[in-house]
Amino acid sequence: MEMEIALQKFQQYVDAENKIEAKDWMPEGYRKTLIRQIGQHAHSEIIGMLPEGNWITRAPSLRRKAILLAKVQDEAGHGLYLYCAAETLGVDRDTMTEEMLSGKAKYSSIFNYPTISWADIGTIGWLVDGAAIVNQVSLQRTSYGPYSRALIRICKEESFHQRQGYEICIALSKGTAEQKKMLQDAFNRFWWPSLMMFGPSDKDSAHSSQNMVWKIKRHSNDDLRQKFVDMTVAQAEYLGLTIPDPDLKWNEETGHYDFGEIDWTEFNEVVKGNGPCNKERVAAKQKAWSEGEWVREAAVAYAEKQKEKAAQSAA
Ligand code: FAQ
Repeated sequence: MEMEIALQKFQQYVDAENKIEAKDWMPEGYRKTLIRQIGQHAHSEIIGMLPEGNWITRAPSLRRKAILLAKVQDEAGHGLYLYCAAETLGVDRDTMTEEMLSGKAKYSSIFNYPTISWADIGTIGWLVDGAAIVNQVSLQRTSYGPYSRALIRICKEESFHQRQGYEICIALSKGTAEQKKMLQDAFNRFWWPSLMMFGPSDKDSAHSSQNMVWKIKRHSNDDLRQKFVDMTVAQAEYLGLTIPDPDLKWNEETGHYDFGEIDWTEFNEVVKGNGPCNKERVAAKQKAWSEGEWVREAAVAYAEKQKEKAAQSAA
């Protein structure tokens, strides 16, 4: 009975658009699903540094290199804000990292695709950051305060990321026939995986209905995917690109674009760990984690020494 009243009060509080803060009472399921989602989001930012990091040394000019370096650094920062937001729910960062390294915790499917040309970097900024923004602008209104505040900050940086990617695409679209071909090829490879970033269709989404009630999620996977398609088609047309979907067409009645069926088998395989780069990505993070062990140990030893010194001078 007491639990029922607590749940009712919690729901009323959320329904009135209040933010839940770290020390507030919350249902265990709310805490758990947030740790899962924020953890997955943080891991995505960290693993997401790898495909673009692959091009830092090969960026075509100093200007492009400096911009890409700054973008990849921003992603590390986003990962850190998000790990901190998850820690407010009572999980520690090492546990989250170990779960990602063991394959228990997921990260976004999109980062399991290779970056094989410079046009991929433009396309990732344009499409991947573009899709991330559509999802995260919606999540800025999530009911959990620390996550919402982290997202407000992240979105400001993501819009710079999206623009830098689109600007690379514009340059390529005005370039030689070879550059135009390279851009179309990158677009062909990233279009469908970008649509998959929004998750399974609503009817197959395990967490959506409860998380919409708790206002963790504010829009459904399919609604956000549709929004992304609607805003991206004109951008692709401006670049002179052909969208790799014969079923894509404007629907006068709905006021939206209709588009073809996503290859859900491919999506499920990538999420299960069988995408083109899953093993490579996790292996890179495992290597970094084990090579960084001495840094973590040294930081703890230094913090202990400082604590001892402070205790001695206080005595
Ligand atoms: N990949 O029931 P739902 C970025 C999993 S950040 C892998 O619909 P939910 C920035 C899902 O976890 C990109 N797994 O789940 C950047 C669940 O698994 P579980 C990341 C996926 O949570 C740009 C199961 O499928 N953004 O790109 C995917 O209600 C450039 C059932 O799905 C976020 O994480 C997927 N695509 O909705 C960085 C945003 N989709 O745990 C570097 C926050 C679903 O039951 C470079 N997250 N799954 O085993 C969210 O908004 C939600 O978690 C969704 C999924 C919408 C991703």
